[in-house]
Amino acid sequence: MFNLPELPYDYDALSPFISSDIQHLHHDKHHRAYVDNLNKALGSYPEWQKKSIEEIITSLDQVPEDVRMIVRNNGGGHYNHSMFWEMMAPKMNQEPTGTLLDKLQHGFGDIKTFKDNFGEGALKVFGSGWQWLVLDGDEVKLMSTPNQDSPLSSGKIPLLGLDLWEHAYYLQYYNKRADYIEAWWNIVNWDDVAKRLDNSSK
Ligand code: MN3
Repeated sequence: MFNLPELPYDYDALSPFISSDIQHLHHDKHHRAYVDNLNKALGSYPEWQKKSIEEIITSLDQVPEDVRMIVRNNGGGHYNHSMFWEMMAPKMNQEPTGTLLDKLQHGFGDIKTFKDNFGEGALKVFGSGWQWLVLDGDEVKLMSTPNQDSPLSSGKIPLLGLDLWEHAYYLQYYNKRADYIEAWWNIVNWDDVAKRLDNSSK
């Protein structure tokens, strides 16, 4: 059984950048639905219920075929959103430091170029999907995924991800995805990104 994690902060904690209405809808309805659908899909496969979500996401080709697509979409949704909440924090206004800063500078030149490239990638995601900063071997790279697919399924480690489904921003930003992307930088939890990099580099 998978459970819906609580938000690590209040529903209104990310406002004005992400409204409390979006957080309620996004967490209580969308994320809950991914968890419920995942549990339902694995209902007749107890051996899969015991695995961690990471194990499932990295071995989708072994998931029983009759539920594979449901597990890919809803397991991915559960995994991505559980990370997404932690990748944000109230009014952080931080910038990357230390090893993370070194990696970003090595990969992109400077932080502004990294953010510009990440934002351009995010604008280009067509339909529903995610924009990611990932660790690929020893290097940080950008990638996007459609639907709820995770970089983990192609052997890359997600360090930072931006949800580009309309449910993530439409209530507040309507069709102005660029405004959502720009506002979102204010609440990126760089401590969390640095921690993911640390844990993945060992
Ligand atoms: Mn979402």
